[in-house]
Formats: sequence, C-alpha cells, structure tokens
Amino acid sequence: MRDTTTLTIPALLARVEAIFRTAGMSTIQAGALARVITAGERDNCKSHGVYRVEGVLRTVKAGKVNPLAEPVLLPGEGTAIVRVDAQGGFANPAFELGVPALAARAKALGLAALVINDCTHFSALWPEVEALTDQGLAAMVMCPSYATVAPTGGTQPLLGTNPFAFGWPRRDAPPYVFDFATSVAARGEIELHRRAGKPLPEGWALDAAGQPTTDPEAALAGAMLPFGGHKGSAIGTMIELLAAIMIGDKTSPEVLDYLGSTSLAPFHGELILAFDPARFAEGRAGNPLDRAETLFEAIVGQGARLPSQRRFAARAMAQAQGITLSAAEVAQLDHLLAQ
Ligand code: NDP
Ligand code: PYC
Repeated sequence: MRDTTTLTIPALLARVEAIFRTAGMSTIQAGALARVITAGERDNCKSHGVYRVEGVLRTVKAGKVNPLAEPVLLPGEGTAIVRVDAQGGFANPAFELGVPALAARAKALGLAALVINDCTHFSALWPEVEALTDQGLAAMVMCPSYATVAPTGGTQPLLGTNPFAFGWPRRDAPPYVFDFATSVAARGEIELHRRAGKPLPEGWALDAAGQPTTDPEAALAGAMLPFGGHKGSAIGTMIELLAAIMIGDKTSPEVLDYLGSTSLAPFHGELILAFDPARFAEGRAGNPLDRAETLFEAIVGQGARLPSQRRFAARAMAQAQGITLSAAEVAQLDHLLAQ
C-alpha cells in the first residue's frame, strides 16, 4: 500500500461531498461541509480536516442534526442584526445563506451582526472570517462548543473550547486572520495526539481527578485548560455570554446535556460581527487599511510572523501540488464512502 496519496483540491472536495451525499445529506448541507473540510486540509489545519467526516456521519446517524435542513434567512430589516435559523442543520450552509445580507448591512450601517441559531457546528472559523475580509470588511466570529474546559482555578469541564476568530482586510496581501480555541488547543488536537499515540505537552489538561496530565485519553475523560490562564478563561466565558446566552441559544454545558457525549458534533448558535473600517474612520486622518499596513510591517520587521501566514503558505502549496493524505486517511474516506 502507498504511504500517501496526493489529490487535487477539486478531487478531494468531490470525494468528501460524495460521502455526505451517500449518507443522505442534501446538496446544500453536503456541499457547504465538503467545502469547509477540504479547505481545512488545503490549509493544513488537520484538526478540522478530513478526520471530521466521521464525526459528521456519526452525528447524522445519531439523529442530532437534520441532514436535509434548509436554513431560513430572517433579515431583520431596519436593524443591524441579520438572523439565520439553521433549522437543525449544520452552521456552514446557514452562514453561506446569511453572509450577503450581513455584508450589505455592515456596509450600509458601519457594523452588523449575523446570528445563527439551532445549528450543528464543528468547523474552523477562518473560512467565515475570510468570506468577510474578501469583501473589505473586518470580522469577528465566535461560538460555544460543549463543556470540556475547566475555568481557571476549577477542575471540572464547564466552558467549551469556544473558538474565536478575527480578520482584517488587506488590499495587496492575504488578510490578517487569527483563529483559535480559547482552550490551550482545540479538542481535535487532543484527539489527533490520542490517535498518534503521542503524549500532550504539559499544561494542556487535567485528568478526571483534577490532576495535570499529558495522557490524551485521561485528558479527554477529564478537563482541558483555557489558554493564558485567567485571560483565556474570561474570553471563553465572554463567548458563552455573547454567542450562547445573548443570542438565545445553548451554552456549552447545555450542549453537553443535550448530546450526552462529546463524540458528536455540538449543537448551538454562532455570532458573526462585521465592521466596515472606512465607516469607522470617517472624518479622521489616515486610511485605516494603509495604517494597518504600517503596523503589520512593524510586526514582521521584528522577525515575527503574522497569524495565518503558515496557513496561506500551505494553501499556496496545495494549489500548486495538491493535497497529500496518509494511507490511513484515504482508507478511512474509502470506508466511509462504501458504508
Ligand atoms: P492554533 O493554536 O493552531 O492556531 C491559532 C492561531 O494562531 C492561528 O491563526 C495560527 O496561524 C496562529 N499562530 C500560530 N502560531 C503562531 C505564531 N508563531 N505567530 C503568529 N501566529 C501564530 O489553533 P487552535 O488549536 O487553538 O485552533 C485550531 C482550530 O480549531 C481553529 O480553526 C478553530 O476555529 C477550531 N476550533 C473550532 C471549534 C468549534 O467548536 N467549531 C472549537 C475549537 C477550535 P497559522 O494557522 O498560520 O499557524
Ligand atoms: O476542536 O475543540 C474542538 C472542537 C469542538 C467542536 C468542534 N471542534
């Protein structure tokens, strides 16, 4: 058996979409999911790449997501809030439906929000941020997940790994984008360590007895830790407040109660904020996009790298040479297609 297989980006997209269609998902759901998973592999973000296909199918089989859902746009005319009811389907097609209205509203008002309710969400947030930076907008995206992270000073899972992403548009360069879990690492990273039989770095997790552990199994059964101590703990809590409680959707503990397991993709809401930098700077000296370039140059000038630089380099490589999957990953995709 070959160790690796290299596929073009469209070939991987078609393969992932075919798996979802064979599992009974609609074109709207299957297409949006295949795009985000393929983008994860293309950008070498393995924690939200093809390994997530299995979890999606498990969640469909468990009846915890509607594979045929048709999201509904509730434009909220006259307000800054665009809402999409995902109708129990995945967040990604709901986002694709809502983003044109969000961008138009942000350009008209200076800032606007997209609220997505009643969705299953398992993906990286940077594709959503980039959909807005592509339109010249700055953006923030956040959502809860399920209770797997102990607040700083505590020992029991309560907060989610609650991802937070930010993007800033640039004229002649890929956007400035960061996207991370508010836990030390995404739960997907812990799972990938478990599969590879590798210990975790110290400081990532506690075991079920509340003691520090580097054993991925023990970490999955215990609690993950927030990044940056009390600071990450507070940001994770803010996400529970804004992207769960404020939008009338499930908090991470409520998601875990609803699913009864972290082996299924979490069901909750999502909050996306879009800003038009030009509108915020009206009447002030200096173009905000130009001033931002001065800041980025100063960062890079010190030898630091911008977030997403690694990802954009991986994307350029995949676009030129294709996406390389391990034999195990290919076998898994073949197996899931045949199911
Ligand atoms: P990482 O720690 O891998 O990366 C976080 C960010 O920091 C990336 O934007 C990365 O850019 C950047 N970065 C890393 N190293 C440097 C550096 N030396 N200098 C500057 N920037 C740097 O992310 P996580 O493991 O925390 O999260 C991974 C993914 O998991 C995210 O996409 C997140 O959305 C997703 N996630 C999704 C959840 C969900 O419920 N849907 C829950 C939790 C996480 P680069 O990529 O270029 O390295
Ligand atoms: O990697 O932490 C994670 C995660 C949780 C839900 C989706 N991804």
